[in-house]
Amino acid sequence: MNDDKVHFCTDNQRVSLYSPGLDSSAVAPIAPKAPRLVLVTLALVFVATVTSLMALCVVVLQRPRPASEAYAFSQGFPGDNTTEELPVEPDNPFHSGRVAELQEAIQMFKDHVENSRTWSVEIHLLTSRVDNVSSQIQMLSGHLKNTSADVQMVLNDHSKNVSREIQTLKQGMEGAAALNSKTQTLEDNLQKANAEIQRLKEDFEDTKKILTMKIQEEYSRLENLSASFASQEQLQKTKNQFLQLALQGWMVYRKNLYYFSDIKESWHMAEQFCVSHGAHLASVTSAEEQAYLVMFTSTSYHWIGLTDSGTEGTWRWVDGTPFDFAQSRGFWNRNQPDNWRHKDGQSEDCVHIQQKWNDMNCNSPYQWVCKKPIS
Ligand SMILES: [Ca+2]
Ligand SMILES: [Ca+2]
Repeated sequence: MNDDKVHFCTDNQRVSLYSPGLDSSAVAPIAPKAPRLVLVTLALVFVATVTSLMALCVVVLQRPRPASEAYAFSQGFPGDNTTEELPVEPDNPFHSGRVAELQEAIQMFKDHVENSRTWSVEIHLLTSRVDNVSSQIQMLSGHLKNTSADVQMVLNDHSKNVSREIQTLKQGMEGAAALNSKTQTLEDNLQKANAEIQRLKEDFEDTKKILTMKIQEEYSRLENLSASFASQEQLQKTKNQFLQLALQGWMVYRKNLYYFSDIKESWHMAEQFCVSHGAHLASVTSAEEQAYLVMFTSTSYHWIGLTDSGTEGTWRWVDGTPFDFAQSRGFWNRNQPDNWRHKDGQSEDCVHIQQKWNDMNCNSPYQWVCKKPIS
């Protein structure tokens, strides 16, 4: 508290209160008990001084004195304005000394009386000041009560606010503690989940390696099965083809299929028939094959795939087999090939077989022999 303002501190702030309408210059320094103490002290000193003077007068008046002195005393103490000389006996030294002593006492008494008057004025002034100070103290007390009430009200409000804030903080701390606990639990679960994920990754890698190996093995096995299946399928296809060709009259000899027609066509038409069945007119490359064909052509002419059309005398197999004239020399009839020129002007550029070979006009209608390798 300082003059007309009051300072107090709460937990976290400093509050200052000012007394309304209070002039600090009009307020004396606050010492409510000091003036009363001084006044009492001065009163005691005054009473002690008066008592001492009265005792001194009593002592002086009770001392035995000569009659002349008593007379002089009774004549020379008319009042407080007596300064005139008392009547003395010139020849009595004792009487003169007592008179001087009495005058001195009277003078002291006068001084005390003067001082007492001065003290009375001072006491009156002091009393007025004390009253003034008392009224100021009373006013200050009122301000202090008002200020105390305001401070108390502010403190109460602030205390309520602080209590609410503390309650809120407690609730917040409790929530934070619960949240921290949940966070810790989540972190623990996360660590466990990470460990589980790591373990699952390792298991996945191991399983992936095993599965990859198995897949590769199964893939190889599937390839083998596929190849086997394709081979079987091809084999089955070949069998079906064989069966179909067999039903159509094709026959197997060594690594080739042969077809001996029942009808007759020109050499070129016969070749077209063979090509339409994936074959050509037959080539003959060995005596065994020649003997095989003879078994089915001994009673009628059959076209084979040998021709010199294009360049007379240059023979070629129509299926692309190289022609070996020396090897096939014994397969020809005697004096053949002769490229006989017929009456219609046509010559002989195609070969047929009946026991032996003979070159003939290609347009002549004969049966034929187709040949194709077994693939
Ligand atoms: Ca010819
Ligand atoms: Ca001929």
